[in-house]
Amino acid sequence: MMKASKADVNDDAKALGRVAFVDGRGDLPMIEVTTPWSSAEIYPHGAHVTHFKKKDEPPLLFLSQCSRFADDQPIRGGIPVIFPWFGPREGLGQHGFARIKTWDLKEFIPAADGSVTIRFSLPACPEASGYPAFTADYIVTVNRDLALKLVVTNQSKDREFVFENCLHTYFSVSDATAIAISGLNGVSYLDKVASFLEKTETGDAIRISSEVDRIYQNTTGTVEILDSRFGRRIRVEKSGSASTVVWNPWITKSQQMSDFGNDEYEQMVCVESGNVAANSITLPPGATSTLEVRLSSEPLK
Ligand code: TA6
Repeated sequence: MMKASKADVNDDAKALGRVAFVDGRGDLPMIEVTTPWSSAEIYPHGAHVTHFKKKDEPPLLFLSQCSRFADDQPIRGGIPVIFPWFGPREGLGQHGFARIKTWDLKEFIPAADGSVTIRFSLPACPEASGYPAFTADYIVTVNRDLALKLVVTNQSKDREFVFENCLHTYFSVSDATAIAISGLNGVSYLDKVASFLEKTETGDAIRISSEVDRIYQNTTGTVEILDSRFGRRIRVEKSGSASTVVWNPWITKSQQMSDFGNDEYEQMVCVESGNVAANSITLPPGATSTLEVRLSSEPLK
């Protein structure tokens, strides 16, 4: 696949969809995407989408004003790409190494309707040496929605590849205590706030009034965030995902995170889509796993 160069990408982008390469925060390279419906910002650092905004709405994604932007640090907010493990790992960083690697920009595909698709690929790195040979591509499509696809192929001839993946999306909300999260009624979850005790969701809607950190298991359904104060409904559709994580750090956890404002818990909620814990993936030699998430929003009628 031809490696997109700056000129090629900018020349191609003269259609409806536009792409620009700029110096982002912390002088990290950033890709600005503009379409007829929306704008987005993506850092090759972590292949991290940090911003997505439709023209007539508030930003869809939350980005902490205290986030670090450094080669060896994860960005706080947007959509961290969590791979090849989720959560803490003895002696290693939390949530895998993919989110702190600089991904290669492999392809820029402007569509006639003005949509913009960008494909990144995780380069070989020392941290992957203990795993079977694999490739990981991440495809971001920006139009009136934001579509994400994490494609992992086990290139080994004889070793299974066991891993977790998760698109750890931070959504911007008007007031975390005023939203309702639906689509998980009846689903069992591990409650991290209660020592990972297994529970079952009983309410039609999850509301936030304290720290929430739940791994919903064996669930493939769509989750919606109803935000009456922003007058919008956010929809999180997914395929190739059996886990949904819902997280709000609330007060104490917010104060403990140096890259997160003490009061920023009021403006965000994470609804994350992936395959974690008991839903981890065992990929046979030569097989491919595709995690797809489509984020959309609509005004409340
Ligand atoms: O997905 C929820 C969670 O696992 C929380 O427990 C919290 O640790 C959050 O991820 C953020 O993790 P990070 O490593 O980005 O600080």
